[in-house]
Amino acid sequence: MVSRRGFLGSTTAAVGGLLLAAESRGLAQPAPARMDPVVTPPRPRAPVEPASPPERDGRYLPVITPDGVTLPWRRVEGVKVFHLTAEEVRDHEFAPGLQAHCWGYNGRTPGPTIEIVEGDRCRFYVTNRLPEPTSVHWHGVPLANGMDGVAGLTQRAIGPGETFLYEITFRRAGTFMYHPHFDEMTQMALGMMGMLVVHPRRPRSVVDRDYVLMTSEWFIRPGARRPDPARMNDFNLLTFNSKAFPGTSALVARTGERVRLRIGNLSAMDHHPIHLHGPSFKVVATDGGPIPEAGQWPETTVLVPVGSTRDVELVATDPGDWALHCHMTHHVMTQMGHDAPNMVGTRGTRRLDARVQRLIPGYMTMGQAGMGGMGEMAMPVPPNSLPMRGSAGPFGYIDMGGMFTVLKVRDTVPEDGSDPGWYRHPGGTVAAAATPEQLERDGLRAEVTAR
Ligand SMILES: [Cu+2]
Repeated sequence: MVSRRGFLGSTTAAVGGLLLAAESRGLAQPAPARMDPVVTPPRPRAPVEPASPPERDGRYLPVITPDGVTLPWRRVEGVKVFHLTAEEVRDHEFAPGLQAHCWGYNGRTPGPTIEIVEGDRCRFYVTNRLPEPTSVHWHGVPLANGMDGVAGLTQRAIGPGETFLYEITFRRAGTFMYHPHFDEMTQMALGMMGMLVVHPRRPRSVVDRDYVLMTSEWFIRPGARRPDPARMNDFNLLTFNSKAFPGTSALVARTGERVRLRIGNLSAMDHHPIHLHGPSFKVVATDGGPIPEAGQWPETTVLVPVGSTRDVELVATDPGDWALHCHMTHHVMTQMGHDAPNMVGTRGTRRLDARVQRLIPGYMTMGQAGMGGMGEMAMPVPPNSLPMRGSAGPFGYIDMGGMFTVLKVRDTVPEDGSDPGWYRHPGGTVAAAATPEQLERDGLRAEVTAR
């Protein structure tokens, strides 16, 4: 006996004062205009404006952050100058139909990807527009201890309205991350994190496309407008770059290209085995450094533990739409309640339904044919929620959400790397219902029709 309420978890209304009209925002847009935080701290006396237009380095192939941006910088006397603003991100859209007020940097979660070249001298100004102190830890980066960003241990926390300066010379190339080291549980649960890529001065391996994916996990009660940072387990929203499928943008590659995926994990409690269909890859680096070629081995799934990054490289050998997702099956479900019994295979519920309907009009037992079609049934759900919703695909309903995206490999791809649409399979290359002739040919007809 499963009520809809059971599937959704309890549907507590959001706190009235935080409920705002939904404002839909397109995917992969440039950083949205700065929003006013709930509590507006005093503005710093000398705000540092981000460089505009951004300067280019020219020494590396820039990374692509699907649904994200790269942090602009400017050069001042040979030093690269960056500005991060820790602030509220209102109405962040995880996927169409689900928005929440999060925290992040420069108007987005995750914060903009920082790109640097090994040896660069950098200055990071960090302005705190949050209603509580914060700090920035440069996760995995070898640096002077006083720049490590651990509030209380290596520096005083950055108070609301204050701007701090971090000065770092990047000694080692690699994929790193940045996140607060003050009230970590709250600030990271609300989305404060970002990727930091240090390109080697001399490239170790040349790739044609270099993608950055930050994995994270959230709990948002269906209908609520705020992630719940107090949640310790049973997260119900799993994301790549703070987007849940079908809100995730596809990764694109041309057939034969070398592709690097830089995957970070700043989830609160879960490691993610990230699985790619189609081409296998090699794990070539962690945030601890590059793996010597003799130590690399082929994989189709890479475990990305909490607080670490993994770089994998592959050759996009075969055209197609190749799923890229966390292999924990609950991590490709969005806002699923876990308190209901699974009714798959149950029969004869009509009489039961009729009885319960005397008490609860409209009651219906669900799930006898499994959970795969749940999202497709388009049952009414609380406003601003995506319980178990997937997406329409080229062959029907894709019943996954959450930490799921697609690597789209094509012989020709749009110049700007935009989504080429669903793959069009050559005739006769798609699995389909077996015909009687085929069954006959292979001696299975009697076996199949016997039951
Ligand atoms: Cu996962």
